[in-house]
Amino acid sequence: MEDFIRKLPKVELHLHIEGSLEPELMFTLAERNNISLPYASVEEARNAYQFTDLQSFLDIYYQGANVLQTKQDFFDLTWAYLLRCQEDNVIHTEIFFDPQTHTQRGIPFATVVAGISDALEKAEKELGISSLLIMCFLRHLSEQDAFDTLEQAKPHLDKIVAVGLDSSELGHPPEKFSRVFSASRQLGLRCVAHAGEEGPPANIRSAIDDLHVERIDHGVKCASDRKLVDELARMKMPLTVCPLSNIKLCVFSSMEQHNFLYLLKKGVCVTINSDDPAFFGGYMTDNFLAVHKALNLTRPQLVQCTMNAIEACFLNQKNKKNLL
Ligand code: ES4
Ligand code: ZN
Repeated sequence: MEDFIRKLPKVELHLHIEGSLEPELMFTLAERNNISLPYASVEEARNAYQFTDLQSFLDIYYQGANVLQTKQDFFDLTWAYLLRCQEDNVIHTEIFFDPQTHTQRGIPFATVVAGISDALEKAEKELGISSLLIMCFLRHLSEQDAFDTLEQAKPHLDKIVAVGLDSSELGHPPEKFSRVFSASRQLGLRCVAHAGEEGPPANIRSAIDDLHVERIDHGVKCASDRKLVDELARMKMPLTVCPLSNIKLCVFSSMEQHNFLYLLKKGVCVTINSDDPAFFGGYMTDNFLAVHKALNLTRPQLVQCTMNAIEACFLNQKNKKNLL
């Protein structure tokens, strides 16, 4: 079964590129850019990756991103992730980046996009991995800051397929960004949002009704609202679930307690994703293995996860068919 999971073709729909920064590369880039880190060693960094909730993670995650300075840094970061995709038989990936994390530090939007998209193009040519790029607004920042970021994205819209919404969910509900999502849609961008990771089912409803998203990132908190679960299944709203992330951030006390199989059996279009693999202890195969080990998914159920991700991805119909 382990061999079956390793070889299973996978499609990743929830991956923060900044969250794929392994401590080894963080130290390399810190040295290259003359930046001091709050850790003495790679091991010390890894040991610091112990979280009690989303915010305790975000504080460490934003700190790590400071080492990313040049186009080459963003290229190296993205290329390292794509090599892991190759190992895990990931055939298509839709990658989030957080422009505000970088523009706030004076790194130009164009530098970030150029480094990431050069690596994506190289992977398409040399590794046969297709990809799309999603720009996330940081929800703890203001609506105006999100509008400014959308403005900066305008010269790069040929490289960006969608907007997303991430960072601290509690206290920053989706409806705060209704207007900027509407403006994004008018520019031809598709919409996703993190909702129901730590926050209530109402946030999932708001992401759907106010932001008009086509996928919910996480969404696992839907389970406390039976009617919402039925509605998600009926409207085929995909959830990009991140099992190892949910355990590391204490959304569930153990993988055995995770509701992934419950949602799958309810007919919800659930997918398996890695979120921030350098911080949460695993890439795509690790997430599939962890879910299988705890919840005993059958082979047809594992295949269904990939089929759900193909259905939920933002490729056009012709390119989706080419994945099969
Ligand atoms: C994130 Cl796990 C998670 N949730 C919300 N925002 C994020 N940004 C990076 N990882
Ligand atoms: Zn996420």
